[in-house]
Formats: sequence, C-alpha cells, structure tokens
Amino acid sequence: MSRGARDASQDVPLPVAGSPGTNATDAALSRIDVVVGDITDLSAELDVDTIVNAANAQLVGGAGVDGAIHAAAGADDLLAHNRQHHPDGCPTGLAKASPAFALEARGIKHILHTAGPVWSGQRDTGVPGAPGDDTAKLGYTLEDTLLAACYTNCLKLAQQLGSGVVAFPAISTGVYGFPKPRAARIAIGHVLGHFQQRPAPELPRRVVFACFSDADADVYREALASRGQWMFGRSRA
Ligand code: AR6
Repeated sequence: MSRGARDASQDVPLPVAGSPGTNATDAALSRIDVVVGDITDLSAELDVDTIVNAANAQLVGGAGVDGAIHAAAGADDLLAHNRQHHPDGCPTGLAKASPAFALEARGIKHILHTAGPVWSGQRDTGVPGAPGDDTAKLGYTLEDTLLAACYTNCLKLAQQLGSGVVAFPAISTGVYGFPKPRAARIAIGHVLGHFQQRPAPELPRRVVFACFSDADADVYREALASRGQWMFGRSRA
C-alpha cells in the first residue's frame, strides 16, 4: 500500500445496528478514518481540504509535521502569513488558520496551526495527575487538558471556515514526547464528542487521523476498539 492510501482492510470494525452503542456514537464513529501517510500527501480519495499542523507556539516552523507542512506549502509564504496575521504566535492549546499556499494544488484549502503541550516526562512524583504522570486517569493532567484543547479549538475553527474533511497528525507525540496511546485516546474522545454534539450535516463532515507509520495507526485502532473501557472511565470512578 502506498503512503497516503487508505487501507480499508485495516479499518476498525464499527458497531452495526443492534450492537451495543448509541446511534449517535455509531454516526460519530462513521465520520472518522485512520490512515497511514504523510499528512501533506494524503490520497485524493479522502477528500481532505484542511490539515492540522503540530506547530510550536511561536509559529516559526520546525521539524516533524511542521517541517513537512512548511516545505510542502512553501515556507516563505507560510512564515510571512503567520508573522503578519498571527504576530503573537499560537499559545499552547489554541489554533490559528492560514491558507495552504502550494498545497492548494493538492486540494488543501486551510492549514490549522496548533501548538500541543510538551510532555514533561516527570514520573513517580507521588502526586496523582502531576505533570507527566502517565498513570493518572485520562483528563487529569495539565497536558491532557491542553492537548484536548488543541483538538477542540481546531474543530471549532474548521467549523467556522466551512472545512469538509480535516486531517490531524498525532499532535505532541513526536518532539514533544506525549505518550502515544494516551494522546490517541484524547484525540479520539474529543473528536467523537464533537461529532456527537454536532450531527451531520454540520461541518466538518469527517476527520482523518493521519498516522506516520503502521505502528502509530495501530495505536489509534486499538484506542477505537477499546473505547468502551476508557471513554467512560471518569464517570464510573
Ligand atoms: N505526516 C504525518 N505525521 C507526521 C509527519 C508527517 N509528514 N511527520 C511526523 N509525523 P512532531 P510534536 C508524526 O514532532 O510532537 C516541531 O519541531 C510523528 O511521527 O511533528 O507536536 C514543531 O515546530 C509524530 O507521531 O510534533 C514543534 O516545535 C507526530 O507526527 C514540535 O516539533 C507529531 O510529531 C512539535 O512537536
């Protein structure tokens, strides 16, 4: 399979009518795809018109997805736009929009820049939910809240811009060191919640999680398949 191609055989089986889960959940799940590929070069079949950049708060470009997006869109144009329109950058958890410049040739209309949190890496502080505590319940660390805000604010911005299909990278899981399974659950939980509250035909119609490797896509597939165990953990506690 080429990078960017949708691997339908690997899609997580979605609940069918009569299986556990509500209609709203099933409808929300049907609006999510997990694919393997470079976010700047996804298959045209996916119809992505908006891509999310895992940026830094200064919006000055960098490595990883940020580097790939700047290279593909045209770094000079993107940097000049962000300097002019977002002179204060993008504080962690917020989202800022730019045109897609050279990526328009690939059907991309908007780039949403969001700065994810840096995972602090502290562990065993003895304080539940202290920064970097991967054993803390989901949603109980400051980084969880900031990462969730990235997804929520990108989706709100996409809605305002009239985006049809938004592709997200795994924000904060590279240079910023956020644990991948934890980040995937936060991403999926917030996208599902957004879709449940905004049923079709509200925009965006769909979200694509663009994973850079099969192993990363497996993390999302596992999180989707096991959502019954972790999505409602807080209310059962
Ligand atoms: N397409 C899709 N996913 C990608 C791509 C790509 N082209 N390239 C990398 N990934 P990262 P962060 C995956 O480091 O952790 C930059 O320097 C990668 O495997 O890009 O939020 C910025 O300027 C990983 O799973 O973003 C910031 O300073 C995920 O994308 C800082 O890094 C995110 O990795 C942001 O760090």
